[in-house]
Amino acid sequence: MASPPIGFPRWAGQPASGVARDMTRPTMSRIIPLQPGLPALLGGAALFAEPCVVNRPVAPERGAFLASIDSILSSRRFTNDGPIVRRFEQQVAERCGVEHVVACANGTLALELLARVHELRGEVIVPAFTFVATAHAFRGNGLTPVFCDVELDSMNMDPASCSAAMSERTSAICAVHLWGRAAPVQALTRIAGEFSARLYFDAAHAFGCSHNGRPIGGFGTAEVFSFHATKILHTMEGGGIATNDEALARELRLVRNFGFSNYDQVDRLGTNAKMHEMSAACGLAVLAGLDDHIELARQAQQRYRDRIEGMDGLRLIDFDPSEQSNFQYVVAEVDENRFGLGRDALTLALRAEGILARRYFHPGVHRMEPYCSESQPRVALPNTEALARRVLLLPGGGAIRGDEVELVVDAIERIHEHRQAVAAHVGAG
Ligand code: T4K
Repeated sequence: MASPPIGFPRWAGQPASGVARDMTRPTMSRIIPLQPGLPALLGGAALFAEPCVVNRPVAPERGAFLASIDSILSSRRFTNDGPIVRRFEQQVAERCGVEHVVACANGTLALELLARVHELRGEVIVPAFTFVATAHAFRGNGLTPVFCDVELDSMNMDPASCSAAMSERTSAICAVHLWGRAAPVQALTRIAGEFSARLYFDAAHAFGCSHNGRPIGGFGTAEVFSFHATKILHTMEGGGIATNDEALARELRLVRNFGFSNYDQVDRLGTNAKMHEMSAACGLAVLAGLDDHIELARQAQQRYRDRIEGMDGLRLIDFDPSEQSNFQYVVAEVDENRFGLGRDALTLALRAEGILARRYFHPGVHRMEPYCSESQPRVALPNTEALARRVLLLPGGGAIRGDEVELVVDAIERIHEHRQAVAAHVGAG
């Protein structure tokens, strides 16, 4: 069956009429008490009056952030490698145990800087099951992303598929630590070595996570973080490159700033990928509370797990208890046959309840433009195809309250209870 369109409008919930909103709650979602009855998709009252989203940003510690804004306004030093950006870079580097962090305007530009500095040509191997930016960053710099498959369990790049996708034109591999779980670092290091290719890690999801007890940030030639608002550590918009290679860090700083090495002196082709002081101030104020946010995200994850565990056909991905995780992403897999309802129908039914669960990363980057029009994937992508059909992100992270998690699971249970009618409704629509 073709997938129903599940995109914009982003908020399709129908607030229940006649129910007073609790305006005293500090967050976006105001909860309406659960009423027995039908799922909202079938005419019942929606459980959330305002959208309950997948990654509501954590708020920077207000006092520290406002004080920084004040000092920025007084100093009038707003951007161009300012002191707050430098402090942010230093603290991030310490937390990751790396020597250099180069802060950027966003994670996509951070990936692009690597392609520019290394003057990559030809092809780069990327997983098909990722956010589109992993491929766009390279494609936008004249490279051809070649998609490889992921493993079903880890959802991370499959080394065998990566090997099969490599060619004499491959200049780099960019693996993703999807959902904060480390990619197969050792196997990919071997493959990159065999082909003399660069190895980067897109660590957009993985700040605060570890691999073999070492913080993510120090693997490969370089690792790239996103500090977008939806990340556990954020600067509202932002990104950063972590590396132990001093010469690389120096070049990245040049290219981030138009190639300037001094007033009037441009040493190479550059761009503008600078982070500004307000962003860095936000980052520092979020970083100060990072451990608390991770703990809240862990508790939310556990609360989901406790209630979803016994539910046939719905499972959450695991995080290795021997590693550090940031627990930012609550990733569910829907088995249509056992759950009695497909992932897409569940998504629509949740949306009607005011729950903006997301089908990350449907339909797979190889099925998006410009890639799908340009060429056929070089290697088969059966696991990407399967995961793109069944993965669903539930609201989680460091800013969701426990009672909201309970209500999301109430909604799932209510939808499941009425699964036949929901399936019929979606099928008829
Ligand atoms: N590599 C990977 C593997 C990535 O996942 C990403 C980004 C990148 C690279 C690129 O990094 P950046 O260049 O973005 O730094 C969102 C984020 O915009 C994107 O950063 C993130 N990955 C991706 C997984 O998710 P969308 O298009 O889904 O965003 P949007 O606006 O729908 O927001 C998601 C949810 O968050 C919404 O339901 C509402 C909520 N939200 C969002 C924002 C921005 C808020 O509550 N407040 C907010 O301010 O991409």
